[in-house]
Amino acid sequence: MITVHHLNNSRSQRVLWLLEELGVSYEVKRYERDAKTMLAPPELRAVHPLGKSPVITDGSHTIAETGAIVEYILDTVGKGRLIPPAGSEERLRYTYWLHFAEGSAMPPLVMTLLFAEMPKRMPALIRPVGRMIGSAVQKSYLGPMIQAQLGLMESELLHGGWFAGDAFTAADVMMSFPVEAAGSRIGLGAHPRLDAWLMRIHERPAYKAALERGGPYAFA
Ligand SMILES: N[C@@H](CCC(=O)N[C@@H](CS)C(=O)NCC(=O)O)C(=O)O
Repeated sequence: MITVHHLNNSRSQRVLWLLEELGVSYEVKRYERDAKTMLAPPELRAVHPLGKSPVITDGSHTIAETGAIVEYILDTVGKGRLIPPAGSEERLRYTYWLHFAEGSAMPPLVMTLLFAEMPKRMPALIRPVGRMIGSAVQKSYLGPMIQAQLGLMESELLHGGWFAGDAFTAADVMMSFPVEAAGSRIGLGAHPRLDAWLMRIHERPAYKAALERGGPYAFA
């Protein structure tokens, strides 16, 4: 049986959701972030050296990195579900968005969060300098990059309403976290299809069931 090492308010929500979509039984081991640093507790490092979430264990296997976990789950218990057929146009799109989520979308969103948090941890005297640097990086680099990415996501949803075409796939599961993060940190107002997609995934029974298993989730 797969055990999901689940950190509250984290990317592992997607793993619970995928397992719920597939109707597979699994166990959840919960870990709580440190209230001050928001980092994972040291016990998670006993499961995987980096101590990041998600991690799953399955028999003798320990698998980290959300995309790798999604591939492992689909390969072992997916039975061909939530992945377009090999060789199809949809499969190419699926692979692109599956990797885009952590490879391209999350880095500027994480940097946005770090630049917003950084001044709070600096000595009061130089905090204004920290804020100035953060807002310059945001304005000249991160902001435009995030907007370009949101524009691409918005146009992709024209091809059938899901990231890989007209069927819901694990690429939608992977893309949920960056779109939720962008929605909460930047706003999706100018991207109505993306906003509607987000509302649709939040209505899925498996998404709701995963929230019940994983606990409260604040999309941040
Ligand atoms: N690209 C990795 C990112 C893993 C990651 O940074 N996870 C965050 C949770 S969303 C984490 O564990 N943060 C707590 C910490 O760094 O201590 C993945 O998708 O698995």
